[in-house]
Amino acid sequence: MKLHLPILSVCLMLMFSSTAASQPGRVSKTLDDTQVAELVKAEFLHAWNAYKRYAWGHEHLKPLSRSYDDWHSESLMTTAVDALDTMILMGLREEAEKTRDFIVERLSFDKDVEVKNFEITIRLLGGLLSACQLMEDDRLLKLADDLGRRLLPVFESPTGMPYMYVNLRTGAVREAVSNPAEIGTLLIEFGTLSKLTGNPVYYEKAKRALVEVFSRRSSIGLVGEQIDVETGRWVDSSSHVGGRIDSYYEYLLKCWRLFDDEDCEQMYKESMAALNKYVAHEVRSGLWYGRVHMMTGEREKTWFGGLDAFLPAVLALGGDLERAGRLQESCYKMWNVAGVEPEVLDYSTMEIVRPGYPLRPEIMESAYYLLFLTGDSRYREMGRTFLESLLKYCRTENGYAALRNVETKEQKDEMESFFLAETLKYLYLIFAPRETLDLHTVVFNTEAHPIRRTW
Ligand code: DMJ
Repeated sequence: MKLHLPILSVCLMLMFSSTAASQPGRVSKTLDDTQVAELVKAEFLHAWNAYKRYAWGHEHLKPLSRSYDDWHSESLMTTAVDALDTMILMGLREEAEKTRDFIVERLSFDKDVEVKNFEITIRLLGGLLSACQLMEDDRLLKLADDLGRRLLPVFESPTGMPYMYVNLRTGAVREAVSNPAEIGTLLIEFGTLSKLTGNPVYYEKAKRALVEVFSRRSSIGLVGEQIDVETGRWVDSSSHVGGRIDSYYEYLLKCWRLFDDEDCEQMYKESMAALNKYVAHEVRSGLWYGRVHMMTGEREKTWFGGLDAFLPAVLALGGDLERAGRLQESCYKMWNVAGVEPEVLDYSTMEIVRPGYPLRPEIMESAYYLLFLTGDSRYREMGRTFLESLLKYCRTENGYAALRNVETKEQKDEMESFFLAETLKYLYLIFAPRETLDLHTVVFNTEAHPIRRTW
């Protein structure tokens, strides 16, 4: 993965960034693609430096109060690990090396803390594995292996589907009611760990969990929103592509591609056929994917949101460029209802159901995949709109803030690590030269950590 961007001076980047912040709307007219990529890089540094100033070593920056937020009584340095490979992709090698050294010296998983298996897997395990590949540093693999071993007790349920929480020191597990996304979004990370360490146990456990969800699909091929990992019974039968289900579909496709896993191929194809038959919804405003009952396919809600916007990327990568393009146009309409996408929109009325915007990346991710796979500059135009909105509404003196309400644009004192791991990475890739990363040879985990098949 080589970077071919000319390195502009820091001064120039800062000039762009302050111009952009004070004159929102001007960016798209005055900068060419290379300059926009440099601007995104400068904005990454703006957010990263704020994290370093006020939250260094902690989980997340609180940009408005200039403080930090930790998930647990002891920090696992989530933002630092999550952001590391973005620095590498952006060519910020020195910063990446300093961050890597800090992580290697200071990060230990031998902590008496109860963590959420899914979040720790996609952000920390995924981040360590991709950085270990990109920097060719086995110390990061050692950390990943230690973390993987501490997470393994989650799979000790009667069904093999993981419990939600585990204590990293004691291995105690908790919370049997989980969902397809948290159960089925582990195989890229655990599978890669197996391939890189030679220990097959990780692949086996995560693969079984994915298969156990699929095997409980309804007779029409859909999964529900919540399932009990001890009894194997569905607790919530709403079926859709949003939060709690989303990345389950993503991993079926990507694990087929990354590991040549034919079971995943078959599960993906069958699942997409069911989604396109029952969940896809053509209305006047375009193609959407709504909410239906998993057993009957009966439509329950015409809701779609920021999380659902990952689907055009998956459709495109799976070869369905036609649906992918149309759905991305719908996502773009959703973004433009208020100038930033809401968490949930009712697409039958175009009214906002949940008004928050936690700096999510999915819509940029889909624009990037479509751009890479079609070469259509329409997706760069979309990228400019997304960037301008972020600069206009979310940029603060110290990093970026989520929005409590996309209509009032009231900010929230929160900058999740995925803003640096995903949102700015995908935005950067939209404007950087195509050769920056080859989507045909790299698979992104759901937190945008690129994994290469080196085995
Ligand atoms: C990220 O942690 C991941 O992309 C996950 O799959 C969904 N939620 C956030 C971003 O919105």
